[in-house]
Amino acid sequence: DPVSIEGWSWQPFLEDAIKSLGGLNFEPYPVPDRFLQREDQTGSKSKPISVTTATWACKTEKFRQVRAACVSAGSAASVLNFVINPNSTYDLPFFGGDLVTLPSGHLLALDLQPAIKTDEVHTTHVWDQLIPIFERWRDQLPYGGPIPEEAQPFFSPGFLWTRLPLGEEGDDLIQSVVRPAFNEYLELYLQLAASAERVNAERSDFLLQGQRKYTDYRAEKDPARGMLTRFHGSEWTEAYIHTVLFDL
Ligand code: DBV
Repeated sequence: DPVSIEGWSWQPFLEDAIKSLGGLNFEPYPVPDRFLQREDQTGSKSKPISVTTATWACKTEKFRQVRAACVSAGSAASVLNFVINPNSTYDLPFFGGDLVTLPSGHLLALDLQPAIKTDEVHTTHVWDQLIPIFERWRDQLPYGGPIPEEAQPFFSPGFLWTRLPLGEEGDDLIQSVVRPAFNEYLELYLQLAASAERVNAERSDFLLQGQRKYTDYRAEKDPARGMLTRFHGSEWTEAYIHTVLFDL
């Protein structure tokens, strides 16, 4: 029998993340009302499925925007997309997590993504610490398959990427591997942030240019566009992608 994803939730991952961020001085990151929580129906007239897309966001001294997009669509989808966008006055990568459950299975992506992949000052110390963590978890997960060549500049060599089946086998790996991996990636990210010092204006401008390329790419190629458009319509979805999810 096919396994239903009804009731599947990535909320525990978001709760872990918020706990880990707990030591920092949060400030609100304003999100317009119409994007905070959007509810619609999908599915057929005879079997409607209610869909909620909710946004959680904050900022700190070193993080321009920390945001989570949570899609709950009953038997149709469950998603947590979590991104930390650093201030360009600090030499930091992005934290990116994409935890996606569809009726066809789980699709999981985790990375500390570079703003400028070719800049060794920006990458080397991150990758030296990330790669051992990556290798340990990667060995316990199936490979998610090739990603587009054009996406390569935006991923680190520590990109953890897997597809898992629904049901017990996938659930076990999510508890024993994906959840601790998510938390270790985030712990490393927060350590890097804690020790990051302000950079000068010239360096900050350089980092900002790289951040813009990354954000533009993510907005343009957002793999959720199709799903969000089906659920909430294209006007709302385009505004959400450009003014909330990838708003730099
Ligand atoms: N992805 C987002 C946002 C989402 C979201 C904001 C609000 O960037 C969800 C939701 N990702 C989402 C969905 C799918 C994917 C797929 C719904 C499935 C699309 C589908 O099958 O219809 C990682 N996410 C993917 C894919 C990759 C990533 C490589 C597969 C794309 C494909 O097969 O075409 N997203 C990508 C990535 C990060 C990320 C590397 C950061 C770590 O967030």
